[in-house]
Amino acid sequence: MTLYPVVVIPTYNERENLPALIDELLRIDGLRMLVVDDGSPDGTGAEADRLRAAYRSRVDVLHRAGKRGLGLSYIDGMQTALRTDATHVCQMDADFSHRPEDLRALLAAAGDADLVVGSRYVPGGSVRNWPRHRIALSTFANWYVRAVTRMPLRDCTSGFRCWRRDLLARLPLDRILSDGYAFQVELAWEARAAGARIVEVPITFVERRQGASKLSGGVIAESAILPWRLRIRNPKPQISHPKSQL
Ligand SMILES: Nc1nc2c(ncn2[C@@H]2O[C@H](COP(=O)(O)OP(=O)(O)OP(=O)(O)O)[C@@H](O)[C@H]2O)c(=O)[nH]1
Ligand SMILES: [Mg+2]
Repeated sequence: MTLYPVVVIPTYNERENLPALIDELLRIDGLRMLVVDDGSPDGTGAEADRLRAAYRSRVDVLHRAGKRGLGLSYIDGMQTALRTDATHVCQMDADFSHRPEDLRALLAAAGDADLVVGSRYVPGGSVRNWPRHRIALSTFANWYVRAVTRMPLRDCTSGFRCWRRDLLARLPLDRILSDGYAFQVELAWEARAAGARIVEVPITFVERRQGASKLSGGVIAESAILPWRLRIRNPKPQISHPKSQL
């Protein structure tokens, strides 16, 4: 099966990371990139424009006015990607926490799945350079989401994913409420409710090389509330596709 993947990369102050990331991603045959920049004060948007000019057919840029959040950036980027002939739409951070070599593994698994999730918490997956409190928070968050929603995903908050276009096009992207990590949980929930075949592949998540983290108290509070909202929205999630590996 021939894949025509587009990787949506949201950026906020990633000028130091973006050129090297795109350089590495360009080595993957046929891969195209869509950078979604929220008017980064550090000039990431201008850097992205320069890269678009250099790699015209493979790099595109969506400029949004001001910092309006990761979730909305992804929705904008996904809807833009769905207007192209892409067969797959991937999500990836710009800060090298998601390794380009792991994207190859996601793409390799994409032929047999509607959604491939890059997972830190399946055998072979790992987290590198995270302080103990970040590992504890992430482990707890995943346990909590699974306990409340009963979603059988080991890494519900992972933002490293590859979607089959048809599945993504069927999801109610306009109805998604949440932002940070909760955005990832909400979209996974919708995928499952749509009966998607979801596969997790192991990744090594590496703490960012450059720039500052945007994790905040608000992001954590949102993640605490969302699983309950999902449970109320759809108390009886549909049985997932019989071929699901979950
Ligand atoms: N367009 C856009 N991108 C964002 C926004 N917030 C974060 N990002 C990008 O989303 C990706 C993930 O954000 P990070 O700051 O790494 O957040 P994180 O991974 O939760 O936190 P760390 O683990 O500390 O890196 C990065 O590529 C960011 O540049 C935003 O409001 N708008
Ligand atoms: Mg990060």
